[in-house]
Amino acid sequence: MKKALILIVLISISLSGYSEHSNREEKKESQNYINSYRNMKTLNKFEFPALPYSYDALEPYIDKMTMEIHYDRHHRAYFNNFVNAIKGTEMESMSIEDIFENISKMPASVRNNGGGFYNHVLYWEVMSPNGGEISEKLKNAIDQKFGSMDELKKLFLDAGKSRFGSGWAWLSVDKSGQLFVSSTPNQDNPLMDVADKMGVPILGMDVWEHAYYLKYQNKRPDYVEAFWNVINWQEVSRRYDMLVK
Ligand code: MN3
Repeated sequence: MKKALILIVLISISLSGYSEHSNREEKKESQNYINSYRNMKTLNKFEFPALPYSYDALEPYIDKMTMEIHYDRHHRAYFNNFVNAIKGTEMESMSIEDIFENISKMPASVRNNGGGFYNHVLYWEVMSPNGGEISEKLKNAIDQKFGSMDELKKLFLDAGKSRFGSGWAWLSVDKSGQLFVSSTPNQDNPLMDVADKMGVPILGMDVWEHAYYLKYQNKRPDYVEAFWNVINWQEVSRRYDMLVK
């Protein structure tokens, strides 16, 4: 009787020790993730960044007029509307990432325009006329997760082609450091607590008609295929390498 009691006490002590330990590990893991995520080039939500290249730099894949209207009208409108939407609210002092993590509790104007602003800044940065090299680390992670670069290409482009209406295709990193491909409607993104799967996006493709209609009209698949040629793999790798140690 006494022996059984001692055994029960011992088991419960070791169990409570174990769960405390795993909670701590989990907390540490998500803390590291958040830290490296914060250390990434975070977006100053009150600054409208310059386009990192000229309007015609991505020709022939993305034409000059589309780039000019997209950057200077659509993107600028999201930025202005976002700044107005958070003016005088608690969101003024929050990081844009923290706003996204709580977006289900925020007004629709913040979700649409804040998403629009953030998503486009990422989009400009992950494109380039001379794509650059993918890092060894990202290349290996892609091979491990998707089988090959060609498989990732297929998944990612399909995510863009099959998004009904307006939205985005993403390659992101989840909390455990795993890559995943997803798609979101409108100006949502994987940082938002309304996303089917949350993570930090390292590559984003705009599939709104305004991103391609002047050159490709209704042929979204042609634009999506063309987009693959202008991906700035150096920048995508930089983001990945910073998130996954
Ligand atoms: Mn757009």
